[in-house]
Amino acid sequence: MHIDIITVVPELLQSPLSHSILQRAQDKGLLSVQVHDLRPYGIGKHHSTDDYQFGGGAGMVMRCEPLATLIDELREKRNYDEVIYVTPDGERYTQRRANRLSLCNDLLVICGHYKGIDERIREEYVTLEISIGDYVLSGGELAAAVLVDSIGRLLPGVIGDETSALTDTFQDDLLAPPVYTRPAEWRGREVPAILRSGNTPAIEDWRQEAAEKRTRERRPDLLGD
Ligand code: 6GU
Repeated sequence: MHIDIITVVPELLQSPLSHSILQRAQDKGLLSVQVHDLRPYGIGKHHSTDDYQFGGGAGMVMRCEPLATLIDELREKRNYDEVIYVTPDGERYTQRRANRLSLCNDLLVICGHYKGIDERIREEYVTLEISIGDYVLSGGELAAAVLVDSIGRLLPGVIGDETSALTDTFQDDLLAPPVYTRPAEWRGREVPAILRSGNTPAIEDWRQEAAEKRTRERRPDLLGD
């Protein structure tokens, strides 16, 4: 999979993409991520990428022309499955959406800053608008990093059995059950005996029940009943 990201703050995206699982995915050639600085496409001698909004009001809006020039340039090289704009007024991001996006070959992610991007860019190019939650970030970059991480780790071959994505919280609309490692007793707290029994079917039953209990207590909305 290849992911292009457009941003006016490329520095914000360097570090989160160069560690652990995501770095391994890129080293193995399963994922490539290219961050594109919008600034050189800005207008005038100051390479302006934003301007005051029509109608007045606080906050700048990202201009059409720099974005359009860069997007057109990128679209000559790639046939994007989705052109994603990360924005707090987008559709709420879920594991289901991550699963679907992990099946794509080429994605373009546009990060907004200030008050966002001119509405006409959304109309002209954007095929999917995503919000990562009901709170406001100062720019789309951290949301874009969330997308790349959550999608990248789902690509076949990226993570091994030790961290299987199939048993993740949310993968079956259930939270994950509690987990334990050595020592078997710590500060008087014992690991549930069943997990040390070697009885695999019984362990599976325990985990399923613990996951359902945890979901009922913490996220009854996921159960849909
Ligand atoms: Cl995708 N962008 C911004 N700026 N804020 C957000 C968001 C995205 N998702 C939640 N808050």
